[in-house]
Order: sequence, then C-alpha cells, then structure tokens
Amino acid sequence: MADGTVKTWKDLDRFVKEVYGSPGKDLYDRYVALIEGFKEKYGKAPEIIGRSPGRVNLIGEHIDYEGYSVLPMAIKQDTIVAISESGDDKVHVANLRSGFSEEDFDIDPAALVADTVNHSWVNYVMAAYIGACQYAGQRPTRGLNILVEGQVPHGSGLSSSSALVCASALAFLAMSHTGHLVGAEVAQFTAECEKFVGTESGGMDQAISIMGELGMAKLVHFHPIRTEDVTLPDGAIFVIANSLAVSQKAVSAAKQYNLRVVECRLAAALLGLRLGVSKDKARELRTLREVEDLVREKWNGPKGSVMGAESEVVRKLLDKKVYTHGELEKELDMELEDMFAGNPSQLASIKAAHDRDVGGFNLRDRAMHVYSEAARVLEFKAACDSPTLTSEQQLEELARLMDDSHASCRDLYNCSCDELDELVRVCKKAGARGSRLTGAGWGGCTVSLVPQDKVEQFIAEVKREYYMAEVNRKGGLPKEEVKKDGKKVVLWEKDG
Ligand code: NG1
Ligand code: MG
Repeated sequence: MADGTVKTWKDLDRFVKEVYGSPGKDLYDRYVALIEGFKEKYGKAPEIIGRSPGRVNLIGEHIDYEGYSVLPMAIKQDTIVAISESGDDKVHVANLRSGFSEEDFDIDPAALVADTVNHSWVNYVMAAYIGACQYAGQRPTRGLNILVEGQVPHGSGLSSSSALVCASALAFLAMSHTGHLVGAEVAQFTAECEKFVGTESGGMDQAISIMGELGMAKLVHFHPIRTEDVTLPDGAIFVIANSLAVSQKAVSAAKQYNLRVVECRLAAALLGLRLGVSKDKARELRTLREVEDLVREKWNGPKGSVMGAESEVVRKLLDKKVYTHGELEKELDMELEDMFAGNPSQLASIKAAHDRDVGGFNLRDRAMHVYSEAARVLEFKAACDSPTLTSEQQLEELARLMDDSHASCRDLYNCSCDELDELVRVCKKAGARGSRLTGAGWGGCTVSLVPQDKVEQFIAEVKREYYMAEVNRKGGLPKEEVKKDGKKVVLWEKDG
C-alpha cells in the first residue's frame, strides 16, 4: 500500500516509477488520462487516487473459502479509482472506458442493496463503500464523485473484481482520513464486503491485491489473514494466457462458484457426522478445514492424513460419489433449505440445484480436490524453499504440482471448461513445463511455467496454435498485448 502526495506532474512521474518498479510512459499517461477525464466530467481535479492490482494464482484453487492457504502473486495490471467530494449527497460512479454504466448511489450505507439479479459493475464500488464506512466507523457527510479505470480483463480469473473493490476501498478510506492503514485489516474487510455482490468468496484476491509486493509471490494464510514471502526459483517465468472464454462469476454464482462453497459445506457436515459429532454440530460445520481438526481428534481408522490426494479419510467416510438432496436431508435430519436459510447466496445455490434437478452433490470429489490442493500448495512452497533441490529440480516439482492442480480442478472440482483444457494442452505442447487454469475457472486464464530461454518461442507457438485457431473459429482478430511484470510475469491479454 504505497502512498504519496502528488501535487505536480513531476511528483506523479516519480510515484508511478516507485509503484510499478519500471519507468513506463504508458502508465504515466494512464494517470494523466484519468485526471483529465475526471476534470472534464466533474469540473475539478480528483483529491485522491486509489490503486490496487489484479493477481495470478500460482496454485491453491478453490480452497481459500475452505480456510486453506493459497499462493498467488499480484500482477501489474490494476484498477485506479479517482475520487473527490461532490456538491450533493450522492456517490456518482463512472468509468473512463466505454461500455460501463454510469450510476449514483445514496451516501447512507444502510440504504444500499445490491441487485444481484441484474448485476452491475457499480455493485463492487458499493460493496467497497459499505465496507470502508464500517471500517472507518463513519460515513461521509457530503457526496462523492468517482471515476474508475481498470486494466484487468473482466471474467479472466485475474480478479478484476477485487482490484476494483480494493482500489475503491483505499480511495474511500483516504477520503475519510482514516489514518494509518493495516494491510491485513484492509484485506480482511474487503474480503468480507465483496460478498455483498453475491459471491461467497474466500479472501485470496483481496489479500494479495492489498498485501502483494513487487517481484514476490506470497503464501496467504487465513483466519486471520497473513502472508509469507515466497521466492520463486531462478528461471521460473510464469506466463498468463487468456482462453478468451469469459467467466461471469457473479452472474452464474448460484450454479458454479457458490455451489462449490455449498458442496464443501455439505461435505464437511457429512464427514463430521461420520466422525461421530452430533447432528447439531455437524450442521454447524462450515469448512473442510474444520473437519481436519475433528479427524485429528476422532479418526481411528487406518493411518494416513486427511490431506493429500490419497485422503484415506474422505475415501472411507464418503463411500459414495454423489449424494442426493433427499439423502442429505435424511442424514442431517433437516431440510437443506432450512439448513442454509441464514445465507441467502448459499440458499440460492441449493434452490438452483434443486430446481435444475441436478441429481445430487458430488461431495467426495469436491473434498478430495480441496484436501489434495491444500497439500499441493504446501509442497509448492516447500520446493521453493528447499535448500537441497537444484533450481532444475525445483522447477520440475513446481511444474508437476501445477499439472496435478489442473487435473484436479478439471476432474474433481469440475471448474475447467473446453477452452481452458485446450489452452493448457497447447501451452504444454508449446514448451510449458507445467500449466493450469488460474482463478475460479469456467473460463478465464491459464498460468504456465515456462523455461526462461523458451518464453518467446512459447508465446509464438501459443499464438499460432490457440489464438489463430480461435480467430478462425470466431472470425475476428483479438488485440494482443505482451506485458512484463517485474521479472516474473508476462501477461497476454485481449483488450476490452
Ligand atoms: P476469481 O473469480 O478468479 O476472481 C475467485 C475468488 C477467490 C478464489 C478463486 C478460486 C472472488 C473475489 N475470488 O477468484 O477467492 O476462491 O475464485 O481459487 O470471488
Ligand atoms: Mg473475481
């Protein structure tokens, strides 16, 4: 959370260099465009600009909301939010890019509700506003003018949503003179407040967006949020490639993302029951991480930890792959609609599954994924830290873990899609040692570990094999850009 007072264009130049680690005329120009756009729209310069980046998750998918540590890094692509006081009592929100609605909302945070059916991008700004008012313990007495500029491609699994929430929250806090900000606290409240938009997310994206550092991956722990630095081995270049399939997470939450959160909660309840806790207690279990503690206390079957791909416990206790709505209600001795009544987003997922008559919940595979993925994250960190492995051996281990992670996301968690699987295949063929989907999945990006000396060749081949094939299929040419983030990330995105 770098901060600085910018009074002149020269200050701005220095600030941009400091934040992004490399002089970039395009970056400087972007701030100028935001300031000029703001003046044009609202008649005066902004008082504050909040900034927060997107992220790429190297490993640890769909386990943050289960309480397990993840290993992301921030990317250079970010969202910047310019703000100043307005003359009235509304918060006015606009976007510098075209194609975004312009909206107002009330300055009383208690009056705000998110329309999660007709989802709007302004919900994220609203979420940050509510969170920041709560954190600051006050709300503004005057209205605000806001202009946003975001570079993180939408629905790409690079967390454009959290970049917007975090940048907005920082801008609001600065406007309310909240004083010294503690990164972990801001990460915590932004993770909570983003749920306002209707996704039951964990805290990974907000944590790395707020607490990420240039040139450094982080192991992010939860409850409470804290991070450990991860130094990646020499020769590790992570290349992000966009599958161009847009993952509309907030829109399809009930059938995809939130449904997974629900399935994990049901798996935890069932595992709890079968470990001998009471029905009341089992229904109160929220995460698979809580079950891990129960296993330590109560499991007296064959040895072998709950973690890892060979989770003896899950295999033995969840003897069937799929459990139907009715079976679960019988075992838990409660209607699922009642069990989830306290959480509208989760309840919507239960209802959507019921309405669609999906036949049941694949609890064993979901739990297998979570425990094995949690173990892979720790192995990834251990390989990075290993004093005995050569860099070559480290890279080999990271690549294996990334490949296993993708297979688990695809086969056990069912959060991949044809485009992502095809892109992973192309990336591997083009020389990636390991490749996997990153972020929630169902579209969005892959991240590949590519040997340093093969990056150019890799990009050329992926362009030919994936993007040209896409162009032929879709009949248009995506605008491509290649950008370097510090030493480690090359982002390849389709603009807009
Ligand atoms: P995306 O959809 O990639 O921004 C989401 C969640 C994360 C995490 C990943 C899956 C939000 C804001 N982020 O990321 O917390 O659960 O999916 O690992 O919902
Ligand atoms: Mg997101």
